[in-house]
Amino acid sequence: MYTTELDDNKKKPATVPSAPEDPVRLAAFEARVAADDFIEPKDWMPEAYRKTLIRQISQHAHSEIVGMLPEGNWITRAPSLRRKAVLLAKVQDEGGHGLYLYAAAETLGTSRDEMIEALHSGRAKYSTIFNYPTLTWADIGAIGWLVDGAAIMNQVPLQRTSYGPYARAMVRICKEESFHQRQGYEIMMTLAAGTAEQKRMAQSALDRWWWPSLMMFGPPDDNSPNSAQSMRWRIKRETNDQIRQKFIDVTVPQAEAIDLQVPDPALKWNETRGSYDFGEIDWEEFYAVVRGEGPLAKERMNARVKAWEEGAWVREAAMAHADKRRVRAAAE
Ligand code: BYC
Repeated sequence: MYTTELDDNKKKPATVPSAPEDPVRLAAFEARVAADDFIEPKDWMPEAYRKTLIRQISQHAHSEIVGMLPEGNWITRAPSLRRKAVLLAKVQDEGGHGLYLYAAAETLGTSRDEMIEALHSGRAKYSTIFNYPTLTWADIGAIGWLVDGAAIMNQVPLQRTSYGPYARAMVRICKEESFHQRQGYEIMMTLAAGTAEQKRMAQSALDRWWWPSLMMFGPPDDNSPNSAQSMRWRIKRETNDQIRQKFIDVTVPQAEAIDLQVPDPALKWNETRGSYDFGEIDWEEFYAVVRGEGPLAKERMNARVKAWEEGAWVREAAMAHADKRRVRAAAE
């Protein structure tokens, strides 16, 4: 994460409209959202709603694209042909998710070039999780199980987000994430039931990915400047803490089922709440990674910029081809 604007101690308003909105249109918009209607690209919407969506959807798209890097790193080293084919398919899916999401954001009046420029210049964020290294093959299992598992928890409620194109993109993305989560868990299951060394690899991957995965859900609700408005506009359907808790409750029994230890001594089932109590998340680490100080922040951005520059000829060729077809079609 390259931006440095996040201040963990200060609540800032998410997006402030430049001019007051027409109160009659605003009331009609809010009534539609309250009635669970989808808002579509040509509908009137408050400027702050549009900006919040562009921010969230484009950051989500960037996360998918940057998220291809830690796993892409293992395609040539997958331990079997089957594992390689599955991982290739998964990484391609992430590229597809990025493309649907960029397309959804474009319906709000921004362009692909503007979004990419914001990512490369550090003005736009991407998920903190992708700034951590993938040290062993077990990390590929942990990413599928935990990172895609966390993504599903976050994205299932987004299938009912109030903006139609985002909600529809989420439906397809969630189906694919579900396959990703299972492929990751299956790798972990295999390693955990393997040799002592394989089991150690699986445990070490869980130790390193557990806490960063919990950070994916964002800051705690009482320090989440965008949540209140996004919940009111039904962009977000559940809060950061609610989704984090759901993820923990579902994932801890999965770790137990394959005899791995979640690295949290404070983890304890709370009968009254019907949920797990868990230890303190290191928010200092989270905010440092958000500020661009994550272990691999520079490498990730360099890799993205290099890929963009080296792909310039492909974009030019595609545009030239489209122009030729347009001219040919006009002449027919
Ligand atoms: N990392 O007010 P808050 C995937 C920022 S990809 C970085 O709670 P909001 C996958 C936040 O942006 C999964 N930044 O914000 C891909 C905000 O800063 P700005 C990606 C974070 O938006 C490949 C500030 O902190 N999923 O699954 O209401 C392989 C304050 O936060 C993070 C999505 O993007 C973070 N973890 O809630 C495998 C889901 N957390 O923008 C898997 C869609 C917070 O005001 N996004 N920040 O400068 C969301 O649901 C919401 O945007 C969030 C944050 C829950 C993430």
